[in-house]
Amino acid sequence: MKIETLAIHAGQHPDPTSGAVMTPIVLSSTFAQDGPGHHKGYDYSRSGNPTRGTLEACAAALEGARHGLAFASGCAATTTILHTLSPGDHVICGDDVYGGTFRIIDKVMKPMGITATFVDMTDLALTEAAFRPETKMVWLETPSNPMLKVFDIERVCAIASRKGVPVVVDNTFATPMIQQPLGLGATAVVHSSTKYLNGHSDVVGGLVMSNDDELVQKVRFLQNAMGAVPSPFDCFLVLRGLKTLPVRMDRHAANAQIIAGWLHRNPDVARVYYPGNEDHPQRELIRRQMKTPGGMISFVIKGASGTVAERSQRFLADLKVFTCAESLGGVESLIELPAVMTHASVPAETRALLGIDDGLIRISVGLESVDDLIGDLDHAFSASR
Ligand code: P1T
Repeated sequence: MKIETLAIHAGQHPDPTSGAVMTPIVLSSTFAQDGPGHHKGYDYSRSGNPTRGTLEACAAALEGARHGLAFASGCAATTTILHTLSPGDHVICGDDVYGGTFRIIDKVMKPMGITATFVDMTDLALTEAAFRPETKMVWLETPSNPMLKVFDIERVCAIASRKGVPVVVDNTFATPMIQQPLGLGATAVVHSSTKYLNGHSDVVGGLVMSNDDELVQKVRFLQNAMGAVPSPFDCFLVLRGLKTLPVRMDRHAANAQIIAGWLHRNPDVARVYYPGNEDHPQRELIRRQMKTPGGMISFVIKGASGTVAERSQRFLADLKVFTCAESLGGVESLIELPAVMTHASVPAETRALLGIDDGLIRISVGLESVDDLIGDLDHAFSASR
C-alpha cells in the first residue's frame, strides 16, 4: 500500500467489541490476568498499551519499519536510544542538531563516559576520519536544525556500515513523506512527534523506528525500564495527526517554497537557508534524497539600524500571523531566534562556527494562506526598518 493509505489505516481495525472506527483511547494503567503471568498481550501500561501499540504500528509502517516504539518526547526517544551505549563508547554526531539533542550528548551522556565528535557531515572525508575503534553510533539530522544543512544519508550509512557502526537519523524535519532513511541504510529513525507527525502543537512525543531486531530489543527494554512512555491520550492524538500528514506536508512545502523565494528576492534579507533554493550547496543531493524541500526556512535580515540581532527582535515583535514560539511542524506558522531560544544550550562559539548568528531567524511555515503569511512578513520588514 502507498504511504497516503498507510497513514490512515496501518495498524488500525474497527474495534472488535464496539465496531468503533477510530482507535479507542485505553486509559487503563493495568490489565486483568487470567492467572499470574497469563495475560492477553498487555499487563501494565508502561510495558505496553493498546492505543500506544496502534500508534507504534502506524508510525513504523510510514518509515518502512517492522518496529516502532513511542516515547514521552523526542528527547525521551533520543535519551533512551543513546542509553544503549556503554561508558567508553564514542558517538559521531552531525554538527548541526537540535539544541536539546546537543545538550543530551554534551551534558547527560558525556558525564556517563560517552564521548562524542560533532562533524560537518557534508564533508564525507571528514566524517570517515572521525571514526575510532570505539565509535558505536552515528547520529544525524537532515535537514538539520536550524541551518537546514542536508547530509547524504546513503553515503554516510555506507561509510558507517563498512565500519559496522549503526546510524540513527532524526527525521523530524523531513518526515517519511519526504525521505525514508531506513531504505537508504539507516539503522534507526528518531522523531520528535511533537512536530509534523502530530502536526497540531498539542502533544509532546517521540518515536523510534527500526528493522534492527537486536537494537529494537535493547530500546524496548529501556522504554519499559527507564519508563519515558507517552500517555494513551497523546498516542491517540498523534495517530489522528498522522492521517493528514501526507496532505499537510505537501502544503507546508508549497507554502515554504513560495516564502523562501520571496525572502530570497527581498532586499532586506542577507541570506536564506532553504533546501528548495537553487543556491543551496547540496541541491543535487536534495533532488536525489528529498521528495520536497519541506516546511522549514532560516534566514538572516540586514541590520539597517542597530545590530542584526536587534533588528530581528524588532521584526518578530511586529508580526501578527506568525507566532513567536519554540517548536515547529504545526498547522500554524511559528517564528523564533535559535540563538536565544531552541539553541541557547549550544555554546556561543559553536553557534558562531555553525553560522547560527544571534540574529538568525527560523520559521516553521504553517498551512495559512501564503498571501497572508507574506503580507505579515512584508509588514514586519517595513516596521522594523
Ligand atoms: O521537544 P521534543 O519532543 O523532546 O523533541 C526534541 C527534538 C528532537 N529532534 C529535533 C530535530 C527537534 O527539532 C526537537 C525539538 N525541537 C524544538 C523544540 C525546536 O523548536 O526546534
